Amino acid sequence: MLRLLVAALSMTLIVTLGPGSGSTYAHAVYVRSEPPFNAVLDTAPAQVKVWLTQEPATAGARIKVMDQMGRKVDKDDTKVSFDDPKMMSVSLNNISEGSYLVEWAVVSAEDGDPSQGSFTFSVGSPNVGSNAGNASPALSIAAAALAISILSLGISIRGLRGRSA
Ligand SMILES: [Cu+2]
Repeated sequence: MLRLLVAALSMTLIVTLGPGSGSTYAHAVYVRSEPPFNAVLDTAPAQVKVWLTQEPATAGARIKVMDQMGRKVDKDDTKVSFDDPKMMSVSLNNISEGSYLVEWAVVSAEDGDPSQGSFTFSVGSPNVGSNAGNASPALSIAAAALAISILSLGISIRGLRGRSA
């Protein structure tokens, strides 16, 4: 079931990224991140970095990282890199094993268009302590990410319609 949700999420993200990757609709969309999308890490990262196709404006650039219980684990210090202006980062608290949801939102410094997205990563085995009790938070985090992706897709489609009108 989780695998199915993750597959659905991945597909949704690909669809979401689709319009942004076309040359006609140049929005600030996800290129890559550290940790990467769906990564499983041995050690906890100290930061989350997101690279976009356009430079985000400093005002409005936001990366939010939450644990499986929805608790914020970032230090609320999102900044756009001075040396690498299409990259933004946020610092993390000391996080333990588990799955984390990253949500980002920006306003493009290049054309003023807002965009947003989300992805998950895990520290340790994603199946650590896997039982009925622990499976559901992982499921709900995948479901939340999926819902956010669908929301982003809706926004992208509205954006496209706005553009072509
Ligand atoms: Cu744009």
